[in-house]
Amino acid sequence: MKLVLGLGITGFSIAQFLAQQGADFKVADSRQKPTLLPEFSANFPLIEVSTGVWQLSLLDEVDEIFISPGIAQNEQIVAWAREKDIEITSDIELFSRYAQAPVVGITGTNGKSTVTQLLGTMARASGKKVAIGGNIGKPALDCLHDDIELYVLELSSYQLDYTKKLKLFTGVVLNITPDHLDRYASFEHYKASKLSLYQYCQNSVINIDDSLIPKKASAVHFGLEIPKSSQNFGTVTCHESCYFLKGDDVLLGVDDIQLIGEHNISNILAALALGEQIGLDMQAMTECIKTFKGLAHRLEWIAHKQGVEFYNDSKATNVRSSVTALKALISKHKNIVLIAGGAIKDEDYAPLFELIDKEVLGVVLIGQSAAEFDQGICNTQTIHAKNMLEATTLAQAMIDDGAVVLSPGCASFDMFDNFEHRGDAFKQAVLSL
Ligand code: UMA
Ligand code: ADP
Repeated sequence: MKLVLGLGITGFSIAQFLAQQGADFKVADSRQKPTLLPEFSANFPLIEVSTGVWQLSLLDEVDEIFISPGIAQNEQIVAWAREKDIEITSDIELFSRYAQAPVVGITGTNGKSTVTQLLGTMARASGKKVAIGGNIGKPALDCLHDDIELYVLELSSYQLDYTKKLKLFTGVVLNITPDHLDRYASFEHYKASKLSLYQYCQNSVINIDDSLIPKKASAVHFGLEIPKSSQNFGTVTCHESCYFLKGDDVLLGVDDIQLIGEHNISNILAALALGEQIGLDMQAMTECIKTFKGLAHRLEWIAHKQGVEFYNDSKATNVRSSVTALKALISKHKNIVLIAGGAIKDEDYAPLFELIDKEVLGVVLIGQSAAEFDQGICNTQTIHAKNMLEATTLAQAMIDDGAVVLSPGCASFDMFDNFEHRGDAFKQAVLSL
């Protein structure tokens, strides 16, 4: 008997897959009323679902657990399963057992979704039947189909933690900075989780700008510098214009792209390197890059109102991502007002506070982190807001020329369901101004 642990979208997809396979399984969720339970019971009335606090007896007669990534490794049920030698498997490993087409795996602290979406879009433009999924939102098992010629998967450290076997044609760890430290014993453990991706890769792509990522002679490397070999990707600045390069070959100009910020140059280089490894057409890739506008909630331009540009960067949930977003906007706008805060992470916020003190005109604080942010920000004016509408109104009142950006640097669950909910609330508030 198999046990599906967690009834979110991953658990649902695993259950659906096991049902199609005719497997004997049950489902358990530690919440009393998981949101998807009514839909699940309507679709699978004969499958046993237990809800509420997990008991040891749940593991009776279970020989394998398919676990959701949101379930931490220090949960009692995980320890019980390990004591009883019951195999614990991620949906990604289960997917890999059945995937027939090549799979690309993309992980890293920041930029995963952007690179995943861009690579998928480029593959489609090159004529491949491609499925894009994983942590980006569509569970990997829901992507499985006989017609698919390429899978592009965003992989989180949580998913990698429960994966022991995986076949990747190629993959990349985009960057590693502190995040999710509540789930790991130390930053070293988090780093090891991210780097575990490379052990599954037949080919690999490596970011030379990140000193935490080991270099490997046989890999394709990318970085912001001029490439040192003809296989590698980089950039060059000439007469004040910057260009993307493969070796010595100029591919396109940075002025030709829609995305903003140095971090997105790095993201594009990663996608180009992966695309080349899987044999995509270079011309199709560069054309795609020129038109790619990025994903919603990632430095997404919302509106121009009375001399002020509004950007939604709700997906910035850690220090590095907010610092990156601010740097991208500082290079474009004279004045910046930031809306930040939420459920604070176990990270050093000093780099964000220092940048705010140096470069930001004013900050509107939201969420549980408000007191800590207030204490950390010394020179820049801060105001507190109770909700997103108030935050947006106060931000607009602080500035008459420049940009207002929501880039929280924190998780959203203290005030919102998720980062999309938070970003949508901001967009709605901006449009109502
Ligand atoms: N659950 C328990 N007990 C627990 C923890 C969770 O029973 O101790 C149950 C919850 O009650 C809930 C279910 O498990 O019913 C939720 O499972 P989940 O948290 O694994 O979430 P899913 O809905 O399956 O979504 C997951 C990813 N979520 C997490 O990793 C937290 C989604 O990434 C991903 O898009 C989806 O699988 C498809 O692959 C979200 C995310 O926030 C966007 N990811 C993190 C990030 O990007 O930083 C890693
Ligand atoms: P992820 O899927 O890893 O969370 P996204 O592509 O969704 O990454 O981007 C999330 C946020 O991280 C963006 O809003 C931006 O502020 C920041 N970001 C994106 N790419 C990078 C990068 N390469 N390095 C640092 N920060 C980045």
